[in-house]
Amino acid sequence: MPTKPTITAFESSPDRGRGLARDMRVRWALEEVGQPYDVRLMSFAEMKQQGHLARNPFGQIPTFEEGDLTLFESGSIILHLAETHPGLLPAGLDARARAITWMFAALNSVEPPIVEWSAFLILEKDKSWYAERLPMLEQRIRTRLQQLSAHLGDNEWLDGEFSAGDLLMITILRRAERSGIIEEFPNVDSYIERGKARPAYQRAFQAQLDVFESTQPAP
Ligand code: GTB
Repeated sequence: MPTKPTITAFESSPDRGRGLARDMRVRWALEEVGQPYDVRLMSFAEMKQQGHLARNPFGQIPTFEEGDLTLFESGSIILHLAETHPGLLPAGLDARARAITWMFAALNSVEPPIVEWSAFLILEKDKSWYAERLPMLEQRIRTRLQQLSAHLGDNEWLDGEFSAGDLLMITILRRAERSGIIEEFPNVDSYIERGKARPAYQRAFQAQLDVFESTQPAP
């Protein structure tokens, strides 16, 4: 009988169940390919202990375990799922390579400026340089969104059928939702909404929200 994979996720996500932590993208991929999974919930302290460092040397979530295989890095986990299940990568070799290129583009060209801005808002809000630096970080996001918007045009997805590239891109873009910059690019905004409307996205979102709500003390 095939084993059910186990992923790790925050026991109490700092985003309060908004689906911005990186387990969301792995849950979504698992839902897209119809693979049931278990979740091991982790506290911040547990993530830094030996048991979890054996799964991920950087002491972070998400991780993925299936039989003898343990993976970390959300992009690698999603690529593995896409390679072992139909539904997240096209069959043709060139189209498949392009979809993988979009996975890397999401992780390496779009995610860094969004993460830098997001960390800046939390960690540097009391600093004297905050007001001066913020517009620069916002402009870096805007530049990437302009470029993405120009590529996307009126297309539904980044390159043909929905792929793991779209899945990663949409979860990454969601983290910039509070910047107000996405609204400047209506086609990118609609693209994110198309992703969020997918039943697999909604199941994944609900699953992580259920975790957050179940860990909140009763009022
Ligand atoms: N490159 C790795 C990957 O893609 O898997 C990065 C993994 C990562 O950053 N994991 C974070 C983590 O474990 C959780 S997702 N952090 C704990 C630690 O480092 O000690 C990052 C995240 C956290 C919170 C929000 N939020 O509140 O909105 C969004 C994203």
